[in-house]
Amino acid sequence: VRTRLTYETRANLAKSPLAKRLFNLMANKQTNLCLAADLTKAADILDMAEKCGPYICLLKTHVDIVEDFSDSFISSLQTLAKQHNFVLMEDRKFADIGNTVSLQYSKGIYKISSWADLVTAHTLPGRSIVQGLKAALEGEERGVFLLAEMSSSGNLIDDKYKETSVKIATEGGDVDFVAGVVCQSSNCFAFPGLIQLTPGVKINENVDKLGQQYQTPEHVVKQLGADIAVVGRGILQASNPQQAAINYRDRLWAAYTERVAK
Ligand code: BMP
Repeated sequence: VRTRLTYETRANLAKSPLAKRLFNLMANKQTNLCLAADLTKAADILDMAEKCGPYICLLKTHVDIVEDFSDSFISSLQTLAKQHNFVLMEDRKFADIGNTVSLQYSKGIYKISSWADLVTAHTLPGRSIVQGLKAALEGEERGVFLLAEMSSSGNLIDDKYKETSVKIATEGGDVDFVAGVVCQSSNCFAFPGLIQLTPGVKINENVDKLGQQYQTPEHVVKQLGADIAVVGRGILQASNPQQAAINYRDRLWAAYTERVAK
């Protein structure tokens, strides 16, 4: 079972260079925490990245919510990523035909492919979405996480959609570009070389007012099979975000070490 294997072992099984790099980073830095830096001012995101950087493996952005987006914001973020050793993911959730996602990925104001190590994509359009994203690259080392499940209540994903999404992630000629799967359960996929990214993690709440459903760090790692847990407001809205990041990191890492020791 993939969830019993260590991140080091799984790094060696990964087909995606980005998955390999991220598994190794997690093992060396001893963190499986992803910060969802969902803030609307560039300076606030950079401040959060500075404070939480030492405790995270991944920093996830939604750049289209940043009101003062600029190229210098991106270069500052890249500097922090290097300094504190974390990977950058733009949670764009691409969902269009290959040609359109190729343009959305590399062009426009955000030029996502020029800076984001990882992006997310829905599988709704079929496997051409993976081909379309890959077609935008010019030799950069990049990866995609495909959504196979969502954390929101009442989402339309059923078992068939989930299974086909995992097939797209694990079969065919583009599997070296797929670094992982965004999902909510350990039986979602079997291949140990892929990373399970699981959002919907918060210590003190079960839901928000807009359909989000939360679980505890221990539950997502031990029961739901998360390799990386995504925490946004649990850290961002804490009275001391840095201390909250440390708490989440400690609890998530302890849950992982218990999971692989069993
Ligand atoms: P929060 O911890 O504040 O609820 O943030 C969760 C983050 O994870 C958001 O950035 C959201 O876009 C993302 N996310 C999610 O909540 N559920 C999913 O199924 C997929 C996501 O990417």
